[in-house]
Amino acid sequence: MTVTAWELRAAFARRLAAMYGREVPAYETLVEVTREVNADVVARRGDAAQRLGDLGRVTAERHGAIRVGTPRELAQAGRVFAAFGMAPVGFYDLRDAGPGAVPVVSTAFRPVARDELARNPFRVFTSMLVVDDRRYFDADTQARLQAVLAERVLFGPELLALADRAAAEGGLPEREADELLARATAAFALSCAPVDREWYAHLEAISSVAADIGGVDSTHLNHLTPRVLDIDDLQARMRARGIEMIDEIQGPPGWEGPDLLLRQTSFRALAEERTFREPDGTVRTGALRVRFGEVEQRGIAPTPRGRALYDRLVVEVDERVAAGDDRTTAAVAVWRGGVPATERAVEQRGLGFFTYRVGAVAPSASAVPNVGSTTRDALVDAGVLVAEPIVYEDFLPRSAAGIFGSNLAGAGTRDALRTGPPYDLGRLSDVLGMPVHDPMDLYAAEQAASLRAAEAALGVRITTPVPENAASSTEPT
Ligand code: OOG
Ligand code: NI
Repeated sequence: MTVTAWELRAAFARRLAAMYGREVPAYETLVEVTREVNADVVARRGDAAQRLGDLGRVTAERHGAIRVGTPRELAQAGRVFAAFGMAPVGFYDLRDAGPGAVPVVSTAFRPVARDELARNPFRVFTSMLVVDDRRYFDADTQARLQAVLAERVLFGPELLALADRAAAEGGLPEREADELLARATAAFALSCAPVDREWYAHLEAISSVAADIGGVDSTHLNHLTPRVLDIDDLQARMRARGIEMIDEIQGPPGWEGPDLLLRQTSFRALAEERTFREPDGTVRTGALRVRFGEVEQRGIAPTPRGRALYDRLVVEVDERVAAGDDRTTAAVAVWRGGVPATERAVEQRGLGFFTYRVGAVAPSASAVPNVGSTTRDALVDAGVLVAEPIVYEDFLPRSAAGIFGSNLAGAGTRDALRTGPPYDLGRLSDVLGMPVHDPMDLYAAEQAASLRAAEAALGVRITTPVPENAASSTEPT
């Protein structure tokens, strides 16, 4: 019996969750409260609550995050994730993502096809240290980082061989599958090897993320995030249980209109016992705060136009906060002024990605006024086509920076007068030896494919004229 890629992925997510729950007990509380909230939301709102993923998918849904040190390590991580049907999607440069900037560039490994996402959407946000970024590391620190990182082995040859075989064959026989899962899970466990106190402190003064990567001998899952259907309710219930959450939910505000992108919150990293090698050679027990808890609520995937709108609104909220407004109040006001109040309007104005399926209403002369051709909008209005939102499957660097910021021990140091090596999606693809997908392309392809299928089923050409009221002078075209 072959264990297929998605079965491997689901089992991998479960094993990581079991390991993380043993090591970080507050994670179990988070998952428990998430389940309660999700059950209540579905009981209250029924199908409407499941428009962006059914309860089965949402209950199993997790994302994790890991950090590696070198291009070689990133490429190996890519091979491990490929075994689980997870491909690199998106490029994130966290070096300039605001005040909490950290010296890493990142991508996310996740399934790409809709049916694979529906089976199990497990994703892992993966960051790589940029050791030659002079804004952060001087020549001596870079040289020592490179020497330390060149020596360590994150993913052993047995794991990589099994992973390559699983990727090539789309799965593995049961015994090998079990070995792959055990080895891959172990690769993301917290190391118990002693930490060099002086070296760790040197890196931590620059960036605690740099210390978490280059100051230890392995990588580890630094959080594992469940998906919740009402994050405001979750935040309140966690606080009622006495767990200290960050002050503000990151991302768009909670409001009565449609949710775009994603909202996240977290509890602070907990102090965990670790051993340290002191400068005099003795080994002592101490503590590090490196693993935190995070939870997220996902919304509609925005089109480039929708994303530009979001970015503009964020700037507007920041301006109001700088002028003295309360952030939540300002954000809700800005959203009410800038985001359409209904899902249908988000769709009509081309701000979000949707799929279209043929509904129960047969096309009439009024829905197809011109022989053989009509607009998408007219078909949706007539009920011939039914629009369904595509859920946002990716990340939001500003939230990531906010989460990083709320968990870092110190602000770190960055020499703003220097520049760092440029990175982009193409360069990350070269490092990985496989193409990094652009998330916008994936969503757009899914939307286009659904419209082509509808055209074939209905026997009409469906046009999508750019909606007039979406074009404003400040929006890029
Ligand atoms: C990654 C943080 C990014 C998210 O949800 O935005 C992330 C990290 O802390 O290494 O997971
Ligand atoms: Ni996260």
